[in-house]
Amino acid sequence: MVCEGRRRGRKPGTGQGLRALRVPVIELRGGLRAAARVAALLPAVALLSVAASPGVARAETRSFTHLETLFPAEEGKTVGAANHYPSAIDVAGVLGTVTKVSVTTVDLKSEFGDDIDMLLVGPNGVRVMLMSDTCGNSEFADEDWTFEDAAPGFLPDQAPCASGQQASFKPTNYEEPGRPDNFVPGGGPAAPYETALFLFDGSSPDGAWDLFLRDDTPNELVGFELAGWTLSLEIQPPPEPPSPTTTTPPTTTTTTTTATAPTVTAVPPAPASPPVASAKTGKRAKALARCKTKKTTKARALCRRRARKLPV
Ligand SMILES: [Ca+2]
Ligand SMILES: [Ca+2]
Ligand SMILES: [Ca+2]
Ligand SMILES: [Ca+2]
Repeated sequence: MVCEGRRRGRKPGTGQGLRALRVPVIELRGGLRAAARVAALLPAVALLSVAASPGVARAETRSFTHLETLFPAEEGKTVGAANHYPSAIDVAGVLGTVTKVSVTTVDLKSEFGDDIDMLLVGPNGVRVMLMSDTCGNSEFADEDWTFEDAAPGFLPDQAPCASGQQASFKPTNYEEPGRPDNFVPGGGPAAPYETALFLFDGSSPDGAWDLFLRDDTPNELVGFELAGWTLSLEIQPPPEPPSPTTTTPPTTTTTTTTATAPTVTAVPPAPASPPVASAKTGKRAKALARCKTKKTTKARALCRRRARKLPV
């Protein structure tokens, strides 16, 4: 994978201003030893690896390895701030919130462990001392030490630190007279310095993650040489946006209608029209009247039978 990385110089206001460089970013496969091998070919390269955290739903761990040789910049590499102060990893375009932070050194070397003060500053401004005044007067080399809250223990104060092995330690800071914890000379941040990496939890991964290294003792010994460092961020992605609104079918209301027998209303029959009297003609009456004029009974009877056949 080839994409763009950025390496930043001092912060604005620290005397050198912001300096952005384009450096290749390569997917890291094979761990920090592989990074060290790449470092031999690319002395200033930022490496990026992305891996899902097993067993953690949707959370992912993103690791950014910045290979940049660091050593004390004063008096023949024996005291003072590192030559890159800070050594910076700029994280950009990563959504979500930080849920765990760890830092791993790449090939840390020292001629006098107590000389080292190492501080991580996150985009949220929290300052966490990773190691300070540890390991006594021991020498070591090729150390890929991981600093994380969940480590089994601390680096020793005066006892020698193991050399040539990979191990993890809690952030460790001893107070020691004559070895001041002060990153301000050269433009670093002022105290207080914390010792808990969980103080980055809940912040945005985006922004500058700065590693400040100092040799705090002016002697003839080189406090540190470092080939680079890895910042590992466990990130909880933001909630997925709600899915498009699904069309809800219209609610069907079932109405049950009980059939009822039609109401039968008894309608009284219309009143019968009175019989219409037929108009009388008067013919029968006249004929009957004339029958009285007949002389004989027989003639009158015959006349009446005929008259009764006439209309009334
Ligand atoms: Ca020194
Ligand atoms: Ca010490
Ligand atoms: Ca200290
Ligand atoms: Ca110190």
